[in-house]
Amino acid sequence: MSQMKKDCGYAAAELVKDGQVLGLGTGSTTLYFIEKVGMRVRDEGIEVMGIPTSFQSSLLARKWNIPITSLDEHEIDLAVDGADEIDPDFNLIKGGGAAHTIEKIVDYSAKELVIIADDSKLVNVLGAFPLPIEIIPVSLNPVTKALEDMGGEVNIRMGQAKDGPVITDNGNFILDVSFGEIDNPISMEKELNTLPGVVENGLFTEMVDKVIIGSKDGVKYL
Ligand code: ABF
Repeated sequence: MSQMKKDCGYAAAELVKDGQVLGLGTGSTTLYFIEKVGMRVRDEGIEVMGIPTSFQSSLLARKWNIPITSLDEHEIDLAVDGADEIDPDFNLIKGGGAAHTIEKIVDYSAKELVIIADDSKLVNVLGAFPLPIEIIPVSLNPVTKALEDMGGEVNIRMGQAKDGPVITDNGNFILDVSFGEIDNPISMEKELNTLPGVVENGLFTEMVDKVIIGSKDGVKYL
């Protein structure tokens, strides 16, 4: 599996052009993208800047001497990010890494968004992966009830030690919500964000320009 992640991450890094500002996604697949960009900076001397989507991607960029900038200073030419599920219309579920709020800001503002994943992420219909939703902590009960009224089975994401909820980079909670098959991701993405207390949900619809898949048969460009 990690070879598939590496293959697609490295392939995405070959799309990077000298002088570009990059959106740096989060997750174990994007790790390889950032690694290969760092190698190209070191070996080819390409000059790029990165806008991270999490502390994780920021630390990786520093490790590989990729200069960091921000949306205050630059527009993003190319964002590369991972995903938890990818449907045939390139609609996504993201947020398994608890970073989807900043990821969506960066990915949405990029001139081009490329998603990289191993082929296990390809699905016909979104929803087998519980939908991550970032919420303001004080809204936990009312939002949980509203999501249950929508047919969702709601679980608050707990930390590794199970001694408390995960706190996002933005200081919020993550709810993982199972709705079953999501037949209408475009409208659902908008509906969920109208619930008071919801910061952002992990449905990424009508945003993706390219998908690069790592598989046992090699790299596939969708
Ligand atoms: C991140 O990549 C998250 O939004 C998504 O959950 C994750 C996928 O992780 P991985 O590439 O490690 O499978 O963008």
